[in-house]
Amino acid sequence: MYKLYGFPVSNYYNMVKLALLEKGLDFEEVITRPSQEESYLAKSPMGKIPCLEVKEGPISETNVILDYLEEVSGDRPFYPEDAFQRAKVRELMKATELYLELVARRLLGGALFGQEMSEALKDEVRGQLDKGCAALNKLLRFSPYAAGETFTYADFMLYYTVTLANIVTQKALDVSLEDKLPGLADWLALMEQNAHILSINGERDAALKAMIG
Ligand SMILES: N[C@@H](CCC(=O)N[C@@H](CS)C(=O)NCC(=O)O)C(=O)O
Repeated sequence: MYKLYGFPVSNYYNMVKLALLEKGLDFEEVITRPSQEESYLAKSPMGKIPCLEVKEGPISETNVILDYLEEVSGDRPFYPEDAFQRAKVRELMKATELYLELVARRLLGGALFGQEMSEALKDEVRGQLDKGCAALNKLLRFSPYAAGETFTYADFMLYYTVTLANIVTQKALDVSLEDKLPGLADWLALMEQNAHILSINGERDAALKAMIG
């Protein structure tokens, strides 16, 4: 049985949790906050969550964990078989992380936890967000899934990125991602028909409420 270390508020954690649930793999959740304790750094060298412990040892970094799960459990695949299409899914995942997740994350502390946000930082993030969304619009298909006709890991990553980033951009910048990414609203509604996504969201919302009220 796999052990998934992390916390249900984490968008990255939920991407991996969705993969485990969708692939029907047995796992146990070990509720863990990011930590610089030596015992956790031995599992996740930056102290970040998630981390997946498999029988041979721990694996950190979400995209690496997702790839591992695909390799050991390909009977419910989340990458296309064709090498070019697979690369396009990975390209979309990488763009989602670099140009949306990591950009919005710069305002996470301010939007959710009352940290100071300077106008200069907000302006910088606003500019990066415009550029990132323009790039994503060149890659997104929404036909009906993020990368095309099939449900792929690009949907996993986009869903848990957008749902958090949208809260952050709305609160900090008064910017709604539905306005920046045409097709997003219908795709979000499609994703929210997935029973695993709904159950993960329920656990996320309960944990978030306990954390920030
Ligand atoms: N590159 C990591 C990022 C994971 C990440 O940033 N996790 C957050 C929680 S959502 C975390 O652990 N933050 C604590 C930190 O940055 O030290 C991955 O792909 O798994």
